[in-house]
Amino acid sequence: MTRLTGCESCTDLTCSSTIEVLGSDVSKNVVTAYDRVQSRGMSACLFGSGGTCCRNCNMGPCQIIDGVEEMIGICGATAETVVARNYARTIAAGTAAHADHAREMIFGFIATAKGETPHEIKDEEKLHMLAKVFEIETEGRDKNEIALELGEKALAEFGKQQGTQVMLKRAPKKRQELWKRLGVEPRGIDREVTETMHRTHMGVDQHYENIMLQGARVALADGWAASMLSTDLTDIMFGTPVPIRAMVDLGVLKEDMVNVAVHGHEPLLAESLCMAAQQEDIQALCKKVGAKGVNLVGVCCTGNEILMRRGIPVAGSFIQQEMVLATGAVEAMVVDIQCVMQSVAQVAKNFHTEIITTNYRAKMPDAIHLQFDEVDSLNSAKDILKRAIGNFKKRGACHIPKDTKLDVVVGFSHETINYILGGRFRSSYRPLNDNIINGRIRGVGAIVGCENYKLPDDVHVIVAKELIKNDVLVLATGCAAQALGRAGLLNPEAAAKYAGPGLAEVCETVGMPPVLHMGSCVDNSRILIAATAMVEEGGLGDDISDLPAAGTAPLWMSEKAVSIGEYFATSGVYVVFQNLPVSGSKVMKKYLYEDMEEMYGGMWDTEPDPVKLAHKMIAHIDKKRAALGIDKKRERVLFDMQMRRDLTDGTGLTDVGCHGPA
Ligand code: CUV
Ligand code: SF4
Repeated sequence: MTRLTGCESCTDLTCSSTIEVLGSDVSKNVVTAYDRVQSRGMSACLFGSGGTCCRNCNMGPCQIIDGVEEMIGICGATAETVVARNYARTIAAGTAAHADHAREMIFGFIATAKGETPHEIKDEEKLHMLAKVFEIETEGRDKNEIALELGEKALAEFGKQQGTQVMLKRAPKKRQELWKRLGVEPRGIDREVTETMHRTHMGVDQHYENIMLQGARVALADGWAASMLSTDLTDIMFGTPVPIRAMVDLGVLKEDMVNVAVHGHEPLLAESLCMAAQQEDIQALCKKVGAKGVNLVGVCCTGNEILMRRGIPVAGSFIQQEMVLATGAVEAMVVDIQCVMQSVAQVAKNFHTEIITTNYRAKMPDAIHLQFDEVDSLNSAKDILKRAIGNFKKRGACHIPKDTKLDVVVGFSHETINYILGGRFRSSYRPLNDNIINGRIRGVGAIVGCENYKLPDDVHVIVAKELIKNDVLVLATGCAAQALGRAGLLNPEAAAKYAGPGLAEVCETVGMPPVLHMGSCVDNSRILIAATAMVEEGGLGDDISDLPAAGTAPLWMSEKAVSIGEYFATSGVYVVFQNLPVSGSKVMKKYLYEDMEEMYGGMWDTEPDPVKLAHKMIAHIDKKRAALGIDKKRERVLFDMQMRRDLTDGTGLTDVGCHGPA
């Protein structure tokens, strides 16, 4: 296989660390996903890309061609039926992933409430808030007692057979009524996943509209139930994130320490590793092998979780998981579930690095398995670290990029946004709403989701810069947030450099970056709550669909991203991706890109060009501003700003256009 020097398509500094590592002698035998993309030698199947390949029964697989009568399925299934079935299954898979993650967190939460784990119930305020949602008595009760009841009630939401999800009532009233009217309120979380699999089985649901209603229901079971429960209970247990300074990128690895990368999703493992790394016996073991200690670094969403709550550095996002190992400096990569590429075990073979799987659900050839025990978590974590420490002396040549350590400010939970803008004693969304109404902030854009080796790396950065240049405040999660961190956008100084005058003024006043890192993929539920808080604050309509807001996961790769997009769209948000596997059916495209807006006020869209994609988001934001009657205010504000600039500057040279990327 011919080896490439890295992502040739990349024009931005986002992956300079990747290029440096892949260009070094240390990694000369490493084969990465970039190489595999180039060397596959065949393009993707059109039926697969368009969503029209059905292999749901053994009369097929059937490749359907829209509009060609003899090219429907053997069973008679049409293009729209097959595309809808595949799409709904993708959403169900995404929901299943988030739900199983959430379940595991709740098990840990219950064990913690019982005093069985080394963790504790940290955020009592949030505990009481959630107890109220679940109608749990708090008067005169101990925090662990309340938490235990909350944990058990939360767990019961998964297997619920009667009624609908409790957390739905946290949405704006109007939205709840809409979901009820459409019949898409999720019942049990597991039930919705099961029913989606059933309805998309051969010979069951044949109507794309009906299938997509179930697609909406299973997605809502993710966003407003599974993911939201996971985020909130994790916050109660490990603390709700507050703004914190940290570092990102490959340069956070340390030559004189035992480097342990935690990769995957569930913060239980990572939190326990953090605790274990600080214990005296572990530090003594490090000294013994000549290391200064354990340097724990995050990868992917596990990275986001410990970055947000503890300021632990993130070595790499999804797209850098192989590069973290290609430095030769990692003693162990500890993985749990989701987004872990099988190739990491092969990359590790070039070095002394061990890949340690820790979850019975997720094993890998050529890795070693040390089952993580949630209850005896500290000892379990220590066993893992001991293996890593044992590898330190075997480390050979390594190459850690020196100047790729980017300073970021992260930890923008919904609660933080509340007080950072409103002040600690007067915390509210009023200032955010007011700044949107007066036009300093044009609207809110969410950039979430994965990275994708098939597409240029710098898409997130292009979209984000375009949005903030146009005064759109960006909320970011997942690997997208990390990519924006590597580009320097998660830094308060980025406001003056890249933001439009209105947004820059707001950011500078409160000292926040123009891109707010809100956490991992499950934390997209924070954005739903933030949107609801904006609605409830008043002045921006009475439903999420009235807000000048839009979302994107341009470089999505995981099925979870489709579930996230679907729950945003059905919550009333305009959602645009670079591509979707629905292009094989005209009817389905119309359904997603047009009909859904009439039903939900939110919709899907696709746009391959990142700049145009950003402008589609901005156009939607402007459409909502006009509907709210606040478009005129924005024009006035810009005029005022310009006048002020002319007055202070005199040269007239500094105008709005200078705020773009140099
Ligand atoms: Ni859950 S889902 S690549 S780690 S954001 Fe990162 Fe985030 Fe996508 Fe996976
Ligand atoms: Fe073909 Fe219908 Fe079977 Fe799908 S379910 S493989 S379209 S016969």
